[in-house]
Amino acid sequence: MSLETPVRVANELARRGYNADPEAVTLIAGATDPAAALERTLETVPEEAVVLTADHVTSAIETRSRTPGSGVPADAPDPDGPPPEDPGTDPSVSGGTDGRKSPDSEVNSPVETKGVAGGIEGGSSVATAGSTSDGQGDQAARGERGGGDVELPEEFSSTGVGEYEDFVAVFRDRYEKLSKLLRSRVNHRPTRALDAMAGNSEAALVGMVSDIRSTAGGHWLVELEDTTGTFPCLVMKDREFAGLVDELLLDEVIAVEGNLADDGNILFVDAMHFPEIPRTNSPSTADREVAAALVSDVHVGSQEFTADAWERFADWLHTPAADHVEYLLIAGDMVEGVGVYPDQDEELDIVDIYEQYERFSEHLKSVPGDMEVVMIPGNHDAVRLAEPQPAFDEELRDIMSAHDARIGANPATVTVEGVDVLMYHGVSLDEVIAELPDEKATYDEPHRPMYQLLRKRHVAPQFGGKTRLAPEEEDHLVIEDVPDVFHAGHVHKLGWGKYHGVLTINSGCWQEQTAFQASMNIQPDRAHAPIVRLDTLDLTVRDFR
Ligand code: D5M
Ligand code: FE
Ligand code: ZN
Repeated sequence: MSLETPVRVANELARRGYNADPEAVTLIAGATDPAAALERTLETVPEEAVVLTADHVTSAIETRSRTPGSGVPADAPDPDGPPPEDPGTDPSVSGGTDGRKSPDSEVNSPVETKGVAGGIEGGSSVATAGSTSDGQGDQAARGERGGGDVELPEEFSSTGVGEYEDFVAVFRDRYEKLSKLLRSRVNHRPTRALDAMAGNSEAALVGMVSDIRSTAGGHWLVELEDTTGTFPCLVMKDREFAGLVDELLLDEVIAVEGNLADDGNILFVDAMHFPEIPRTNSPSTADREVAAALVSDVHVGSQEFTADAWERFADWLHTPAADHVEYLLIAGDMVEGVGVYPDQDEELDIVDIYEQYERFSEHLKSVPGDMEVVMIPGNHDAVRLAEPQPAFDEELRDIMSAHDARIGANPATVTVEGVDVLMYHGVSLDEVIAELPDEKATYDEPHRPMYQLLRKRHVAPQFGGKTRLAPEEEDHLVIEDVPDVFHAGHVHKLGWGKYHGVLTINSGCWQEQTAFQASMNIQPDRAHAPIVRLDTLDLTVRDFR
């Protein structure tokens, strides 16, 4: 992206969904580093601002102390949020790709039920694709792929303009959709009706978590909110389910059952329910031998992009061994982008965002032309950061048109050969990992925080932290239908498992450790390609390092 001229600044702002005063545009275009100034302004501008003013720009350029990329509205209490947890010093690849952890030694027990180990069902394996093995380059021997059986949902059109009412609407819709999943499981009452009930009666309610506090005695006071009001619910610390409070995130929707106190003003909780994936869930599979490669976080344009490994992967796709791999799903961060994090420009190989997409497109051309490619954006891509992120615009599609790729929003559920794959880039995972205790979510086992999203049936439950949410009429981030496969990236760690039958995969990255990751002691799992057999949902992870 070159932002030397005001026109380009204005276009870039429009692309990100902002109207701007001419003075604001002039100020950005006149900055020493217009791209950085633009990014900084968009990071600090209040979410509710509809028009970008000169004041927004000046205060953004002057206040450099905020953490760029945090995306917190200016009036939110803790703009910097908690740092990602130290993932520890063990540099091993999560999910068993280095053979250290065999797939069956993986325990994927769902957190709420003790002792039910899921594990990868049905013989997953780990394979290494050497650069010269597997008849690489033997294209003549490889048959034409069938392919082409992909359905994407209709693209959502953004309705919200950032008004307070839009936030009310999106939360109301979240509550409606998620409470539907819980209502049949408890005999719930609206909070207003609870207010009128006599003390000591049995009661249940479905609500959005609006506050979690510990009491002087070490118990938990969880406040739940529905469309009629709020109600305090007390979880005693010695109850067997008290540990579930650790898993709660603000703004998620749960159900509780219990007894009202003598005065009727508080509910003593006896049971807590998440919207959940039903245990009876039985995933759909393709009716022929066909597979999909799941990757993400390619980061073309970064000095750390592993171009050689990507080309080894693409070469392997040309071999007969990969004949049945007919689909390539890419879950965001195609390119490194510009101005995503502070000092990122020092690690850029390509500084112009369009040139980054052009180079990405070249690498996409290495992939066999008869493969069907599906792509959604991530936080490094040139689409608005707030989720749901709209699909790439026409200009970017044009640049990436080599494969006639199917382009989706983030998140998007893509049906491939009858298998529903929920693709989500994964920005909320940073937050889930930061908020929950290590037993429930770490960077080293990135599929576990994904399990949390599945059981909460929402890809970004907590609002107002690192994850920016766009106010819309509808909450597109609710996981309304149970997917067969859940594919995310973003944390640059590889891990997989099954959660109530849903094959859950975080696909790692194609980028060596960045300076930031080094400072956080994050060892990225790069250059692996998880390959999912769509007829069996078996997984093979191929290593192209
Ligand atoms: O994110 C890759 C991972 O690294 C993800 O867990 C966020 C984290 N990350 C990387 N750089 C930063 C900075 N500068 N601040 C906070 N968190 C960071 P990706 O989206 O690919 O950059
Ligand atoms: Fe990334
Ligand atoms: Zn990312």
